[in-house]
Formats: sequence, structure tokens, C-alpha cells
Amino acid sequence: METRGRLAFVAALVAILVGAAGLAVLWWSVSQPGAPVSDQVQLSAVRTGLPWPIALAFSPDGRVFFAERFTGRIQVLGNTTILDSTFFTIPEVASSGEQGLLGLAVDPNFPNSPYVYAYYTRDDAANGTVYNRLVRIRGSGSVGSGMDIMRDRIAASAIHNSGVVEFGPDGKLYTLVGDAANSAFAQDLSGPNGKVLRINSDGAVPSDNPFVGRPGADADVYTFGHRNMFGIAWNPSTHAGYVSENGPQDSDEINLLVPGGNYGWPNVRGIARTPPYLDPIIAYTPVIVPTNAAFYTATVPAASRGHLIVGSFNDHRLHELALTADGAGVIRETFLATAPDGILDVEMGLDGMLWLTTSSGVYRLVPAPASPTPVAGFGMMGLLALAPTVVGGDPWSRLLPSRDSERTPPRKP
Ligand SMILES: [Ca+2]
Repeated sequence: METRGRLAFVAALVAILVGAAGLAVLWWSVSQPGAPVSDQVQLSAVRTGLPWPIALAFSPDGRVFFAERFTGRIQVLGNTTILDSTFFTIPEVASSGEQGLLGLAVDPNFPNSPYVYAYYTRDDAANGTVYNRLVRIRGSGSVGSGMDIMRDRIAASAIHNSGVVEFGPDGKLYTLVGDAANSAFAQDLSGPNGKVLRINSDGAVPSDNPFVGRPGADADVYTFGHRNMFGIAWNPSTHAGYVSENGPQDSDEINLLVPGGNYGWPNVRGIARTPPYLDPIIAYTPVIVPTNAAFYTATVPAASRGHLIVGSFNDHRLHELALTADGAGVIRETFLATAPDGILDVEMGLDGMLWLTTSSGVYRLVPAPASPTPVAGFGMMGLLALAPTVVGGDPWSRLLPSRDSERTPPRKP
């Protein structure tokens, strides 16, 4: 009996140790940058070692364009046999703080309508000034042949330039413009700063823009009262639009766009319940530095379909938001994956996969291979199978400023 009791004690001890080891591996697994948070998908590197690929744009002809923030290059992604190539290089790109080549969009009818749109901070050294610009580059075969200015001399600053450009499901081009560190701009309808702009692809004002005909208003304005936005996404079913917005030391926001809506900056921020200002669907304190976003339409995980996926520069995670039926609230937040560094762009690719970029790489979220059968009830082998598969270091991030110099630098695990 004594021996049996001792054996039982040893067995119990072993079970506890195995359990503790299993939990330790679980903790290790989910706390590692690069470790997938969902066990059904994992990040797969498309390119690493790139100089700040800040924006992706998918052409209907299958090409994938990406913008390099500091070089001004708009690149076309190659494949295993074709090297990446340069489509166009924008000259005189300013590079202080949050400046640079910041946004990229391809015409939805490309190449029949052969335009690639970009937003950048121009270092106009000849005139001793710096400002933001929206331009379009005419495509001619595999290269761009020239650049037309769509919107010029948008006030710039070292911070709060925003700069994301994307076509909406209505075929209009949306441009996110930050307040250029002058918060009064955001409530001033006469100019583009602190606004979401909406224009036709040829630069004309859409006749149904909310401030058309209002004396003194900039007719390109779609929404106002914004601070510094790094992301926009549309629900593919309802066509509702959302922007991600960076607060100061508190109150990052995800906002549901309503034409003509006033999102409060600088008078209120976060969930303020102060009409006429529109509250975000979710606010974050402490801040996460939300970047670009996309509605998830991939097949795996099926439970994530239709959710709003938002990248975070600070915590490197894809935040997954399940929204209420009316799209105006968040039911729950989970995490779809963790990137090896701060996330910049987030897009659904034409291959049906979610793509993201960091300061040095382009990645796709792909279905994970089936895990081996878990052992000992703690799934250690399965968890080990989920260990980071992402390759490539990130030598650039340490050389670069925070996305928002008002803040402490983003946390690096
Ligand atoms: Ca707000």
C-alpha cells in the first residue's frame, strides 16, 4: 500500500509538472512575436529586408504594387522567377518624423484606366517648404511615364500627415489627411487637414459629397474632426466605411464613417457622448497605434469572416473586431495573428488572403498546416508546431522614429 501510495504521488507530481510545462509552452507560444494567435492561420513571408514597404495596392491585372516610404519608389512585386521592379520613383520625398511616401492605390479599372495614386510629403527645397501631395502616375506598360498633381500643398508637419489612399466600393478615391499638428484644422471645413477626402478618380468633386455647395467649405471633404488616421476599410456587404485614428496619449479610435460626420477632434476624443460629435465604435486607452484595416473575407478561419481586422503598430497584432449587426458597435475583440514587428498596411489581396506589411516585410496570412495530435492533454507538440515560421530580421525599425513623436516609442518586446 505504501508503494502504491508513493507511485500515486509520483504520478500526480509528474502530471502537475507536465501540466506546468504545457502551460509554459502555451504562454511562450502566444507571447512570441510572430507566433500566430489563431491556430488555423500563420504568417508567411512574401518579402523581407525591404525598406519600409508602407502601402500595398492590388491591381485587377494581378500585379501587386508596394510603396517604399523613404525611397519614394513604387515597386511591383515579382515572384520566384521575376525580380521586383520599379514602376516609378517619386522625387523629393521628405522623411522627417511621420513624413514620406505614405499612401498608394491602383485605379479599380487598371490598366484600362492606367493610373496609380500616391500621397507623399514633398520636400520642396527650392522654395524652402514641405507639404503633402496627392498625385497620380500614368502607367505605360510596366513603368510609370509621368505624374499629375491631384491635390497640392496640403499642410504637412513632422507628425499627423496620415496619407492612406484607397478606392471605396463606390469607385471614389478616399484620402486620409491628418491635422498636421494644428488641431484647429480638424474643425475648419475650408481645408483638407483633419479630414477624410473623397474625389472622383479624375480629381473632380463627386456631386453627392456632403459639403458641396456650402459656402467656404472644401467640397472634397467627406468627414471631419479627425486627428491622425492610418487606416480605412469598407464592409464588403454593407459598404460601410471605417477609419482607424490615433489619439494623443489616450483614445485611439475606430470610427464608422457617416458622410459629413464630425468625429470630434480636438474638442472631444474617445467615447464622449457629446453630440453633435460622433463617437468611435471602440476606443483604446492605453493606445495601440492602430494602422490599416480590412474586412476579413478569407475562408480560414471561417469564424473570422466578416470581422474588421485592424493592425497595431505598438503591439504587432491583428486586432479582430466582431461588429454588431448595424456595424456601429463592437461585440468582442480577439486577435488573429501577431506580426514580427509593428504592422503598417493590412489589405485583403486578390488571392483571397489577408496581406500585411511591417517596416521591413510583406506577409500573407495563410492556413496553418494541420497540427500533430496533441499529447498529454496539453498539446505540447501541437503548440510547438505553431512556433514562429516567419523569417527575416528587422534592422530598419531601430533606425526609425515612432509613428507619433508625441508618444513614448512603441514598445519592443
Ligand atoms: Ca474622435
